[in-house]
Amino acid sequence: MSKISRRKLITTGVVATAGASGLAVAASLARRYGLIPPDSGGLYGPGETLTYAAQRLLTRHSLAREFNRNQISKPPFANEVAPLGEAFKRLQEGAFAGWRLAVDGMVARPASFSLEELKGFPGRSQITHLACEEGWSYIAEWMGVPLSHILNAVGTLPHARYVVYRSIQSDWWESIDMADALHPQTLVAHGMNGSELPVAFGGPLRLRVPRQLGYKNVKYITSLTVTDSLTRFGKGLGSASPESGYAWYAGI
Ligand SMILES: Nc1nc2c(c(=O)[nH]1)N[C@H]1C(S)=C(S)[C@@H](COP(=O)(O)O)O[C@H]1N2
Ligand SMILES: [Mo]
Repeated sequence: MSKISRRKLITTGVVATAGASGLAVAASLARRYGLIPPDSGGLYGPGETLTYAAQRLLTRHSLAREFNRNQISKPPFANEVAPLGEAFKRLQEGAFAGWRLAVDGMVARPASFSLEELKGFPGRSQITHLACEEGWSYIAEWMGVPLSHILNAVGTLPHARYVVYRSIQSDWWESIDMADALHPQTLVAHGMNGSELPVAFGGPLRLRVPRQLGYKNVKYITSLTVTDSLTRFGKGLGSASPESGYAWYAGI
């Protein structure tokens, strides 16, 4: 069977069986094709599986909307963050010259990049929307290195399925699957609206994943781990968000 028709068949199967009685069928199809999100075991499990599986089959390659320069929000509004600790302040005093992004896990060449090194990689800029699950949002221009470029530089192994990313704020960590990690709009962002990324918006380094809600866009990132399983991270639900009741997959 051709790739397209097989894909169509799976999509039809997963979506068409979405009725209450079909959830189990959808879940077993999703399992067969590796479309189960890591937080599928909870109260909303079948719903999470259905959302994720359907999104993955239908929109794997689609782009988040990009806007024109005249649509950039003025002034943008930053969500408040908890006080940044001593380690952050020391790095900030040194103009973030000591900031590192470590990359490890299922990669051929684990590495640790400075901000300067990251800024030297081929960059991309895009004007996209950032939406918080609480309802507010803004449009900004983001500059950064496509995460795919970093993953290619370290040599992601073929069995990799997820990228875990962590903040200097240790309770903020998330993960995305390889479809989002390799997506051209997923950036390790270091700039915003033509300047350095302000601290309020996650500077010096933030994961920008415009196809998912605000909380997946972790500020102050310090490390990435490539993995084929999320069971050994935190409570094994994929990221910090499902541990406090939010969906691991927050596609928009
Ligand atoms: N490290 C860290 N990352 C974070 C947060 C945070 O408090 N700390 N808040 C998240 C939430 S809930 C949202 S909606 C967005 C807010 O991004 P903004 O301040 O650019 O609007 O950042 C996300 N990333
Ligand atoms: Mo949020």
